[in-house]
Amino acid sequence: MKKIAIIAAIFGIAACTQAQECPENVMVTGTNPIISNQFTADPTARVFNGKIYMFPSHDIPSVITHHDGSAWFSMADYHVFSSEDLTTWTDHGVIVTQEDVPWGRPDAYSMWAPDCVERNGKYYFYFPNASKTGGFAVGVAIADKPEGPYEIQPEPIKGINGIDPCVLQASDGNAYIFWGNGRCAKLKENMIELADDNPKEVVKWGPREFEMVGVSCLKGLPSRQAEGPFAFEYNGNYYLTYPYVRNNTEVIGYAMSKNPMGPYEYKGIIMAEHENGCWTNHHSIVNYKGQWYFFYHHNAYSPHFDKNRSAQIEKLYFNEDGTIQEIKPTLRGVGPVKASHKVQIDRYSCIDGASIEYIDTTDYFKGWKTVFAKPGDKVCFNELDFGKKAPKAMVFRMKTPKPAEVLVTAGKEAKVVLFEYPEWTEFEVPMPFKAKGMQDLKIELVSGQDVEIDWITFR
Ligand code: FUB
Repeated sequence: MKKIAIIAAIFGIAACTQAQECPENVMVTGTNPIISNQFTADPTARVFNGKIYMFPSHDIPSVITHHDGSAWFSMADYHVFSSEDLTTWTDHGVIVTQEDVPWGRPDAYSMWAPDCVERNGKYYFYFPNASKTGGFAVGVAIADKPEGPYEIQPEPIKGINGIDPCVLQASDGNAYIFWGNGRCAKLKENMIELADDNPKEVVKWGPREFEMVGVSCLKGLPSRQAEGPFAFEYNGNYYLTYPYVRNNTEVIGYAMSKNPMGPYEYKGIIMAEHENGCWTNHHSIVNYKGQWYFFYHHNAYSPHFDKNRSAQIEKLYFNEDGTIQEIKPTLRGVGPVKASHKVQIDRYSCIDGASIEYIDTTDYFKGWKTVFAKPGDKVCFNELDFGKKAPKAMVFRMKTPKPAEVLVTAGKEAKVVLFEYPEWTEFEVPMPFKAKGMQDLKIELVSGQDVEIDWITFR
């Protein structure tokens, strides 16, 4: 096994077979959040060369304050990640930092939501940043490969004052850029300037008037505090999807049009407010190998500070009339998980009685544990791949104050006795039955109490 990891590391490929054997920049999750060693907000997913690439922004613990004195978003650079299976993610490292942007304030920590598109073999990375001349501007960095290296253009895009760029390459051959609260304009073929034939309009902000390029694609639609537009085309329809405040925090809504620059008609919500009050949400939508996916963020690894967010993924489905079905966030996520990996059953598909707690509240990146307080408590974890060869043993990372018995179901079912271990232990038992192929795993406490499980793996 070690040999595979070493060869994989040398060739820069993610072939590790167990999470603990992966090179440092490779993560195996398959569950939500998808990146488990750093914050990853505003995830823009794109498919390049048959792989999925994620360009998130990079939250860090706050080092700057908002004008009201509260801790504020702090984002100094961007990483890019890639995956072939939505389970194993490679971090290709930093591609742009605030110190390297000639027109940006090097200490603003304002590298908000980015995007990246490919045109004629070049990769264009669009990013907002605080400008030396005041306000936000949108810059472009260009590379020959999605992983970089990226060359930052000396000037930001003229005519855009705002955040959260998204580029739509439409079937009419043009590229359109959307930003801020849903403003949109056509790009020149060079992808770094706005086209000369864009409409211009005079916009009033309080007592001041500004001439702005492009149009407001969200004009007249529900869009209080709208930001983070993500536009795409599918089946002859253009979709403009965007976070806005419906009540007190953001939902992701969407509108449809037959033209890239509208007018757009509001259609409804794709994702409702986060139940825990996390104020922002920010998303992207991508088709990978025939399935549509919805990338978004939540503050799972930072429950007390919602400006440290983490990327998550769900499947997205269209109705026959082209409208989008509402999505509920899950913990299970979308990735296939192998039984030979550390199966984080706290990222459950269903739960009854059991509870989920952080393992270490001084380091939330250590993740969660499942607590089975009393007999009858159970969780299930769907679509666990046991492969062709039935494992011989199962290992629980667990603790229990006294001996306990759990019912394990994976196609067949059997009771397994857990010995008394008051401290965290990797407890191995022979596999009580043969499990092969894709199975839904269920763990139920039959006797005992206060059993805690961090993960289970099958060998
Ligand atoms: O990440 C900073 C800002 O928060 C983004 O630009 C917005 O979309 C929101 O997610």
